[in-house]
Amino acid sequence: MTTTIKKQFLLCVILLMTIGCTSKEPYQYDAADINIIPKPKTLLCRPGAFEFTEKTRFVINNKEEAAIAEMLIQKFSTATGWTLTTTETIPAENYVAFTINKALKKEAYEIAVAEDHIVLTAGEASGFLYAIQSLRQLLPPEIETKGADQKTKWLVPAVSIKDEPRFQWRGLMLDISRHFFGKEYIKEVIDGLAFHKMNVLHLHLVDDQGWRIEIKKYPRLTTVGAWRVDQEDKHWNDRRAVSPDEKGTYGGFLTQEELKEIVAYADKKNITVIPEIEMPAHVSSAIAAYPHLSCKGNSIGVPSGGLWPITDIYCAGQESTFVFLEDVLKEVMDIFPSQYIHIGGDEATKTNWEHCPYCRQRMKDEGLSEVEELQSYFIKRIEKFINAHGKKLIGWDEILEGGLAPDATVMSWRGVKGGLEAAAQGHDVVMTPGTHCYFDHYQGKKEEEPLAIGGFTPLSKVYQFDPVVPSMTAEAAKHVLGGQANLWSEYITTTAHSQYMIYPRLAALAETVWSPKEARDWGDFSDRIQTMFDRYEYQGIHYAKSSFRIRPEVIVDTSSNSVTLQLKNEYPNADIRYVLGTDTLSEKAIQYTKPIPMDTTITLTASLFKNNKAIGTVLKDTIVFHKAVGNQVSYVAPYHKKYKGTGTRSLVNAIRGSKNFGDGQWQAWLGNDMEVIIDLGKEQAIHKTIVGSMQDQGNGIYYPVGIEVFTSLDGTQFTKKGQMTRKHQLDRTVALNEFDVTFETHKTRYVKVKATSIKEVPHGGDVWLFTDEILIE
Ligand code: TNX
Repeated sequence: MTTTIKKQFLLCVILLMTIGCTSKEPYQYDAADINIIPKPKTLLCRPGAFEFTEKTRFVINNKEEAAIAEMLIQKFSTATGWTLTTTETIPAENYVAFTINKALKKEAYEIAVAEDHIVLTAGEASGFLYAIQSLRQLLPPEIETKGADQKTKWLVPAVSIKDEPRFQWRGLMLDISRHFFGKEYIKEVIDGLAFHKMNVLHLHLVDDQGWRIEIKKYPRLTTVGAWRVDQEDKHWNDRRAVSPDEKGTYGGFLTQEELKEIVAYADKKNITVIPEIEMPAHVSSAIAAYPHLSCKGNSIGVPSGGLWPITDIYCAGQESTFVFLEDVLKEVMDIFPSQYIHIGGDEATKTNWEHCPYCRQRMKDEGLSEVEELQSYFIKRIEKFINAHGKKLIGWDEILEGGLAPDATVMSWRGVKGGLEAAAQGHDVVMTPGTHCYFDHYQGKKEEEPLAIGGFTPLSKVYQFDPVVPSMTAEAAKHVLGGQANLWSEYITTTAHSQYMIYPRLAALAETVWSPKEARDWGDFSDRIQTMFDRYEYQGIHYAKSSFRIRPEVIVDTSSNSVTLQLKNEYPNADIRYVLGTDTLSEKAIQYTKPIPMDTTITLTASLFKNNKAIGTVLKDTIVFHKAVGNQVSYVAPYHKKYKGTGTRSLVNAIRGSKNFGDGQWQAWLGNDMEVIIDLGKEQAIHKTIVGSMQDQGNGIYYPVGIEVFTSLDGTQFTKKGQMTRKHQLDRTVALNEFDVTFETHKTRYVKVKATSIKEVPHGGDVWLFTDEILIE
């Protein structure tokens, strides 16, 4: 066909379609158009689509299903103004039918979309709930709008989905102690969890800085323990100690009625709320209310901020502690129908126990030689009580120390080690390793992010999480109930910030605990998450855009000895555009398709683009080229395995570290000097070395106290060329600095740089030396 005939033919087809006997358009979707997160187990696309109209009816069998249908009806009501209805008889067309199939497992569901109807199949309510969540994500993102939308066609691609979760425990922990978050926000989080098919909300209700649950028998827990002296204007770790007679004005708590309301609200969305009542440590708030609970019995105030080590803990010797805890737990178990009660168990410094006559007596009576065993006694005793009430105990991995209680489930947070150990002993575990599951960690460069506790857990890292560790036996793996993210709130004071830390990382986590392992595909997730961002946008969720940020990376090709600059963000198919020098960035900027050759210092402006518009934060950076870039580095003193930077050429990769010591650019030495030899590849004239370093004394990171530079033509005979020394200063500010050594210009091939660590500091603790780059000019 010639082009003109082709055009005429196409026109005919379009005309026929618009005036022809069928009103349906030939919709054709494929798997790439379906953006459901977490990814369903199986998904098939057929041609065609179902269109929701004002007349679409939900065909339901019972009240429970009606309540679930109502969730989508509500969405349509806000988005379109329609009032869709339910019925118990199947209409001729244009309906969504709930069909029960008892053969399907709990939480499993199926969706079959045809042009004139949709069938949702499940064994019970939780399956239908998830079918509705998937249907929500099959609809255009506009379904989440809060204002009436007249334009959108409410199409659902003709798909067949069969889906079920990989793990039974898919959780998020909210710390409402360090900063208090009330009922309304907790309900919003529950909505977000259900949307991502998560099913556990773990509420951290007790910690040093605030007791957040009303206990009727012990009113002082909330009249005193829920309030602290307001020092919110200061950094968490810079807040002064308070005296017990100072009145606390900052805080809050949830009443039992409110908690019951939260539990019921969550239950409708297949979410179990698990209460955490910390013991024996992280309980200063309780001791402030009832001093007799501690070994010393002295009055303390509720701390306003950071507290370390935690020595004011419950006395394990006096019976009154157990009377108190049993009373508290009784009330807790009346509020929370969950099978599990979390008893904390973490980070107890047990020095008071060592000196307390009651604790010593207890150890004697029970034949215990170590205080760790006393903690084990404590937890085992509480477990008996919890079990006697038909419940199960779960605690942080410290409950392994001194011997695990017989039926306890372990929440592994200090990496996966605790989980491995407990599972090997035949105990159930929930994996929440800090490396992948701590949502209080940074998700981008420290300088560009709101204040966080530390760490570096970007979206792509969360996506790499797997609750089953490769070294686990098949038997042990059966004990892995699932995984959970933890949002500690020392640095989180507002709901907007809390959302920022949760989303989109929750989406990545959801996929790791719901979808089959084989379905894990970062590239594919990167595409789907873009639609999720639109859905968040419409829902008014303040999600983090940190994953949009562009990261420059210098690549050294050792075979051709060439250095190039790569621009990437967390997504493999990103549309990145850039300009060099002082040019201004617009949609006409250079589209990044391949690494940029680099043989001189580069100043660039770059951004991620979507629909020809720059989105996220624009990157402006100068990557300083110097004589050592890309060269070989050998280590006289090896770097610590925790801080490897980007590997053996990290110190000469031209990319600088940020103030976040965990950002992956830093190499570090613990209690030791740095000493490296750089091979310049050929003889070159040099006159200066610069060592990039950081200090973060709060985290044990100190600048070097001296630098020495030696050069050599043969790599064995070195001559000292220069040095610098500086005095150690106590300084809590986190800072970056460069230490130069200049010398006479001379030709050399090998440069040895030694940075001397202070090694020990008067106030004790680890001493780290951190370096990100050695520049040679
Ligand atoms: C450790 S994880 C804690 C919490 C802190 C958190 C900060 C755990 C069981 N204990 O008390 O808030 O680190 O990341």
